[in-house]
Amino acid sequence: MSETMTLVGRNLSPYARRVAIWCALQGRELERLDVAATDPSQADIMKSYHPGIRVPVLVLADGTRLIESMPICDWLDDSMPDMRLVPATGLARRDCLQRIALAHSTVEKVVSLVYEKNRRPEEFHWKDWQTRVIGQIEGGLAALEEITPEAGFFGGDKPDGSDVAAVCTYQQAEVTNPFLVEGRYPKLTALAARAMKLPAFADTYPG
Ligand SMILES: N[C@@H](CCC(=O)N[C@@H](CS)C(=O)NCC(=O)O)C(=O)O
Repeated sequence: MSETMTLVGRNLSPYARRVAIWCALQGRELERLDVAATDPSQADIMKSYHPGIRVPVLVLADGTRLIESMPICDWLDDSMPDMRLVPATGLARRDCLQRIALAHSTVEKVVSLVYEKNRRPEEFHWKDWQTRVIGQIEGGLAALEEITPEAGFFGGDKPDGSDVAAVCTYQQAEVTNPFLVEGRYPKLTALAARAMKLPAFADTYPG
């Protein structure tokens, strides 16, 4: 059995990347298993980790398997309380979790657009649905832009969990469908640039 934890999922999954960055910011050692959930040739190995053939999965040192980015990150905080990326209680916790929820809800649509537009054969494109999804992404990114700090991070002088989520969301859009962000969200662009000075973000960039 491995002494360290293993993260199943690539950085091209914004959910897996969020877990990877979280672990790095907490100074945890992490092994990576770069499996693509949607690659049919990797379906068997994926199924051995997650019955629904999805990433991320975090395999703990004792073999326990955790699924879904939000509860995984909750456990990461709970098991390393001195290195929490979400405040333990109160309004600060509520607001940080709400920022994460906004970024999470937005990136779900960014991923959805990849399946709808980048992967689905052109003849099966449903343009009205794509337009709806793009509108949802724009709404989410605009709302994130509005609350993004001009300097530093949501977490102050170092990133908290909502910085991790916001930057993963912004960069997922940038990498998969750049037209979504080009020249449109200056505060998010600057936040991502500040984050990229940290190895946790730079070493996991999905491009
Ligand atoms: N709610 C999940 C979302 C995970 C997710 O959608 N992962 C994608 C990869 S980015 C996946 O596994 N896609 C394959 C599928 O859903 O069939 C989380 O937060 O971890």
